[in-house]
Amino acid sequence: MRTRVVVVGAGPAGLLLSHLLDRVGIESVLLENRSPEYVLGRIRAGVLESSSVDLLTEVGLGRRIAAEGDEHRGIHLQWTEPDGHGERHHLDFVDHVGRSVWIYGQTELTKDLMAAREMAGQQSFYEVSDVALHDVDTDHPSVTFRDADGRDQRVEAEAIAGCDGFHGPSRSAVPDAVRRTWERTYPFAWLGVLADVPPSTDELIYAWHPDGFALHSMRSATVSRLYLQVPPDEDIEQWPDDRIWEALATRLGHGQDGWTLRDGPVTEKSVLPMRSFVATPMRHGRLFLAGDAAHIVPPAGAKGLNLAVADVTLLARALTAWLVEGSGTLVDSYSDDALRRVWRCTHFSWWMTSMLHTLPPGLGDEFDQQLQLSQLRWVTSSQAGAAGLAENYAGLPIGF
Ligand code: RFL
Ligand code: PHB
Repeated sequence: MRTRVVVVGAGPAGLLLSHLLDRVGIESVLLENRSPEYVLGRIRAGVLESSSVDLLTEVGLGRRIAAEGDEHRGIHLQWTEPDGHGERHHLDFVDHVGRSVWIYGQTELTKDLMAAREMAGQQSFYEVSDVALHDVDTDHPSVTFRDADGRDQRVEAEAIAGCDGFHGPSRSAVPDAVRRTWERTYPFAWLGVLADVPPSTDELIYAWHPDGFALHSMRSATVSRLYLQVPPDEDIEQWPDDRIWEALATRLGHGQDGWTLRDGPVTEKSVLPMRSFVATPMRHGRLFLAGDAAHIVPPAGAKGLNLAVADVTLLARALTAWLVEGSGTLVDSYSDDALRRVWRCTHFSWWMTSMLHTLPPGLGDEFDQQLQLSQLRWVTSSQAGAAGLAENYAGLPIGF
């Protein structure tokens, strides 16, 4: 087979890239090792920055976001001091930086993107195996794979987009001598819970508590998404539903100032390890990495999905200039252009994570707690502090 761009991975990065390329008439072949149902069933991100929503709207994917998504002006930040004194503050991004965020589940966005890919009538292979990238530093790169019927296939292309997430094969096609990685692991994880209960809050609550961080998010008017900080290798069996609701009630401040947490049937729960990771460069020869294939952030900044959108927006512009207009300037600067935003979001996600999670004994003490509380008081009481958080959370413009 021959095409112009092989896109490896049908997550948000790969699906959106293939859509952006299709809009300018660049043909692509999409390869995904899971089934469409599996990809659609993964419960992941929930927050879209306004620049992501603007981009998606511009390229014809805004209709369901506008109809079914929920626009939030900001977030609630709260803390409960070790003596029991608690405060909750609303941080209004629109007031501070003129931008909002949208609650729209990654599963919904994936559904929209898959429908767009189908409409475009371009070739997609799901449930492939043995995906291998070849000759990426020559002008005739290719990808081999086994299709769902067991047939061995080869696609030749002008460029390969590695959008295959953290565990995919693309990143290791950049030779060790060229690739550099940066990594930070954190001494905690999140227990994520999906529950059939209307959210107990209008906008997300990020809560600092001596027992550990908690987050109240949502997916719709009838579905809540909640998270609890737990030890890194926590056994999920230790968390029956009653214990989850009790911990959430304590950490989110049930009963404080008349606020109550509604509970309900838990439909999904899992433990999510946490890391920061950046691999550079994001381009090697005719291979271009985008999204989680190149970088991972801890989820407290709600940045992972938005970074994937920003990367492929830059990549689609660069590939269009190169493959349609014959100009290599943007492909040459793609890695540096994308990494400026990646490092900004890496810092912001690390900063939010460090401010909100208590450290286990031996790694942190009451001194660290006082610093975290001081930081929380500052971002909720100072214009400058609040504006910094708001600017990063609501998102910097793509390509800033
Ligand atoms: P994905 O979504 O991992 O997609 C990669 C795709 O590649 C496929 N693949 C392969 N395909 C072919 N051959 C192979 N050998 C392959 N190996 C893998 C995979 O099956 C998959 O379909 O990466 P992408 O597209 O870069 O998108 C990244 C986002 O999914 C991720 O950053 C976010 O979900 C992160 N994230 C959040 N981001 C936000 O912006 N806001 C949030 O609120 C937010 N919350 C979250 C999150 C991630 C979470 N988890 C579980 C990781 C909450 C959670 C719980
Ligand atoms: C989510 O709704 O899944 C979510 C929201 C905000 C975060 C992380 C996850 O920071």
